[in-house]
Amino acid sequence: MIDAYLWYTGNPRKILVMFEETGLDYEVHVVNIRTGEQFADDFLAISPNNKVPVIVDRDGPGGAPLSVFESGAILEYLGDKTGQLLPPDGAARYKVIEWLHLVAANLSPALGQAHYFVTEFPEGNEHAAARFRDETARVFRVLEGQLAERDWIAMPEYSIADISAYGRVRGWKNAGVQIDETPRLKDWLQRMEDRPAVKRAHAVIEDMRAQHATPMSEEAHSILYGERQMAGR
Ligand SMILES: N[C@@H](CCC(=O)N[C@@H](CS)C(=O)NCC(=O)O)C(=O)O
Repeated sequence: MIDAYLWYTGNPRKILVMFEETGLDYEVHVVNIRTGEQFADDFLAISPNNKVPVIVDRDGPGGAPLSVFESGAILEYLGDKTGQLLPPDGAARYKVIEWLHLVAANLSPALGQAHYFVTEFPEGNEHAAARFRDETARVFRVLEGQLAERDWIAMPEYSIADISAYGRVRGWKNAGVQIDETPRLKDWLQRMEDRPAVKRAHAVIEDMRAQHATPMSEEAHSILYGERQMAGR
């Protein structure tokens, strides 16, 4: 059994897709990041960067519980644990790992900042909005190039690199980019959305949203981006 600490946003979605693809048993624990639950001491003990997703595998290596944070690290751990969606060794493993890192190092930060400046706080931030929107569009074009030769991002087969990219690419509208400019990426996104496991993960996210919907109030903004975030530790 895996305890999963989640919220109804893009990075936790990746972990739900992985659970549903691999058939792992999991229990969802909602961490409301808009009311500051990510700053509770017991949560910081397993997520020192105050972010979801985090998992605790009750049956980790050697039978002892293990906590893992960072969505890419969690996907890698679960790929190794299940022997699914991550080759155990050889060249293909490193192809998956390199695209997993590209998502974490380039796509995710650019898209996150584009969302902030383009959608949440455009006023007075035109330069930053353009910078991060353009960088997101550039990384989309890198993914588009990769998909010229294969249906999936890292290998001919579906892998955790696709799950990781999916959690972010699906938020393209809020980043101000046009998915029609990268038609292969658009088709890949549809292939992802068509997967039964992705649909089941979506239902879990929507259930969380329905039960815990919290408006982006001034306080929530301070918790996520302002004074409370900076004073979190
Ligand atoms: N690099 C991290 C990013 C995680 C992340 O940004 N999580 C957001 C929700 S999607 C969060 O927990 N924000 C709360 C906060 O920053 O206080 C990952 O891939 O897991």
